[in-house]
Amino acid sequence: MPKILVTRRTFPEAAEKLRASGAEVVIWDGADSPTHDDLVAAVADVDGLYAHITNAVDAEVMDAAPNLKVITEFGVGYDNVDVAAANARGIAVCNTPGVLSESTADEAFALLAAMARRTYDLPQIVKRGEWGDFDPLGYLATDIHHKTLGIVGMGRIGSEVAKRAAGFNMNVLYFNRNRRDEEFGATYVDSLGELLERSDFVSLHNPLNAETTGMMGAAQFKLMKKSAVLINTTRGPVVDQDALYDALSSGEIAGAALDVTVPEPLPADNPLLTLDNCLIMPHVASATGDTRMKMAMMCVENVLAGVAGDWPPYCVNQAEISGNARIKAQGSVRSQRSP
Ligand code: 8YV
Repeated sequence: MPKILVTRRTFPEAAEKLRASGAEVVIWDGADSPTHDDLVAAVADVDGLYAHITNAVDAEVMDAAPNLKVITEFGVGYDNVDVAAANARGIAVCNTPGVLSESTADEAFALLAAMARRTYDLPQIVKRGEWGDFDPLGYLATDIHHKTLGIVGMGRIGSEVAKRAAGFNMNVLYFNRNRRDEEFGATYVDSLGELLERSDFVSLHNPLNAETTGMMGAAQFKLMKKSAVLINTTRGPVVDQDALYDALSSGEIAGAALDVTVPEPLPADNPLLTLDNCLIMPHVASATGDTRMKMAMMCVENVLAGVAGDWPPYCVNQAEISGNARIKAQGSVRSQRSP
């Protein structure tokens, strides 16, 4: 009987489906995520690991789990999993692409709108009883329509942001490793610098990797307009937070809205939280009931396929491990679904 470890609580439907497979299912029931040591100890006899962003699934974890065949990440980003280490051990790594693109784009757009139309700060004035007499020059905001949005990373989520921006009559630029065939009304620019110089809003949708770590630093903030706003719903380390603090407090840029930070959770005494032009959300872009349920069910599909020795439907390293697989791909290999 295969054993599956789920490192955080999940939806009852997902737990039921895991248990109905006949696998032994252990759902971590700590109030907090397992520490790294907890995880290393908990995976000893595990065949399938259903992991979350708070777990660093590294070589040490994999070596502590000699039976491990599959790791499924609850999310599209899997930068917390050492994929090279998994490749070397023939372990399938999976994620949940597609289902969260629109929810994430919705949130990115909500952040953009909140910064532009000040729905994040003006309600506080009303609550404090400080809503003063009508003033034609008071409480001025920024238009969204006819402003320029620069999208960095035109993948599934970036494309959804572009579609939303089109509905708001924005001009949309994008910078991506490759020019896209389908551009969703956006205009390709071939350098990040040009995008930063021309945009009123910059929204980050590139994955976190060695190349994108610290991608937005002091030099990049200098290129941005003083009136520009940065939106980050991808991963905290893409932005150099010290440089962001300097740029926001010196007026180098007008504002920032972050769904992701370093660290997470962000301690209440972080200097960014002292700034009036910085809105911070607790990493919730995919956090709607419907989307999180779909993500959980995709993780269930991934992990059940993997422990059964079949290719998981949302495997990110199938090509890399197919010659060296703990997964034997019994029967017909499932086709990769396009996300
Ligand atoms: C997840 C995310 O909810 O998919 C991602 O990459 O950032 C979110 O959708 C988050 O990773 C928590 O697991």
